[in-house]
Amino acid sequence: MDLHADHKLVTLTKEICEGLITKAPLSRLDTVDSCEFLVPTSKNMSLNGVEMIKKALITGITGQDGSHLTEHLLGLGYEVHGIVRRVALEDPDNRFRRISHLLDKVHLHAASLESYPSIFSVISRHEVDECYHLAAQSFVAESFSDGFSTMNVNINGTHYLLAALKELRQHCRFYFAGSSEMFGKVRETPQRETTPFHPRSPYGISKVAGFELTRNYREAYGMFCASGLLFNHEGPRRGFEFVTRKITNTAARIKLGLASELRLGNLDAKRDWGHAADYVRAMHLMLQQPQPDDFIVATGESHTVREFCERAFGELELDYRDYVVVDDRFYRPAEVDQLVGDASKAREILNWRPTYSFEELVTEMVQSDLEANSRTLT
Ligand code: NAP
Ligand code: F7E
Repeated sequence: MDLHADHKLVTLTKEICEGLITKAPLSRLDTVDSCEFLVPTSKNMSLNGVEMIKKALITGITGQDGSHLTEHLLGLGYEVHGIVRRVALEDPDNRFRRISHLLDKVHLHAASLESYPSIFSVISRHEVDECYHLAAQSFVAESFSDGFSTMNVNINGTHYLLAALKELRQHCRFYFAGSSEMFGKVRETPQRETTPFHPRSPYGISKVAGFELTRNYREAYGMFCASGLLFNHEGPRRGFEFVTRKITNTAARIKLGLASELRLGNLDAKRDWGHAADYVRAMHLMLQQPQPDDFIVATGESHTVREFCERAFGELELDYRDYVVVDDRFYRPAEVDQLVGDASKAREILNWRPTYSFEELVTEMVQSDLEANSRTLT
């Protein structure tokens, strides 16, 4: 059998073999418990003309990355399942705003990261091939206010998912949403996969623990568990509490006369900002590799919060110095001063590269917020 670069050997379980036999009788499969086939890595599997739709489960499907990843996977022909909180089902207009255009194309299941039985139940009912674990308390500042909730959701939630997959679906490929916050007080610049961790917040600590859990399930049970070490990624769907969206939304409101100032904390912090639509492609690619591994995803370019302000206000022909007020309340007890990632490994092995420049990212966010805020005026 010829192995092509874009194909891989997969072992089909007895259940799938039986499903295929039911859909289109294949006599040679009649007596086997499992069997191997050559299938395309990024497309749906096709066997003797029988389409085998790949199924993905996304936790955090209502978040920024969840919505972009859903679009990406649907575009590749996946059947997409998402875990949502019951509170979200009760407040769909607000909670499903990022996936409102996708609701008729996805399968949503109520479960909570705080409840092992609820996660176990979803995984037992759906035979998923890939699991993208994106759900988390993701706001660093909030993790200082309530470190206990952040730890509980981010660490135990990850552990529950891994344990349920081990119990029920050992062949499901698992992606963990690691973060550049794990590098914290950085030991080298730029940060690589080998850079030691020194997290500076309960959030960063929880992500180190999730990363280690993911690696341990890979090493201890031979499961396909991969972590992406993603640097900050943004876009028009970013939550309003994060600094980029706070800047672009407030700048747009100032331009329209809806606000008069922007209160911020540390303007000198440096971040490597990319676009979320680019970064979800890397998540998917990580789960299509022959072996599970961990990858940095970053642009390799770093800018201060001040530079982001300058660019965003400049886009609206405003000078940020006339509107930005430094406010101690937005400083953090321990800051991550500068982050910049080296994504060479992702470039080489995943053939991944970002398509958005920093300038394009800021322009898209500012224009989107200008348009959205203008609509509220009419
Ligand atoms: P986000 O917009 O804040 O989305 C977080 C998602 O997690 C939402 O769908 C949220 O659901 C869900 N969630 C939170 N608590 C939950 C709970 N207790 N039970 C179930 N679901 C819960 O985050 P994002 O920017 O898309 O980031 C996705 C992941 O990547 C996160 O794990 C984040 O920590 C990580 N990450 C993000 C970045 C970045 O720059 N964006 C960088 C590195 C790593 P609701 O809608 O119900 O609140
Ligand atoms: O802060 C400074 C702040 O909250 C960026 C999450 O997605 O990326 C994100 O974490 C910087 C920090 O993102 C304000 O002190 C100044 O230095 O937008 P942020 P973050 O903390 O980098 C990582 C990779 C993740 O994994 C996280 O989930 O901006 N800053 N003034 C401010 N930040 C905020 N939020 N608000 C301010 O007023």
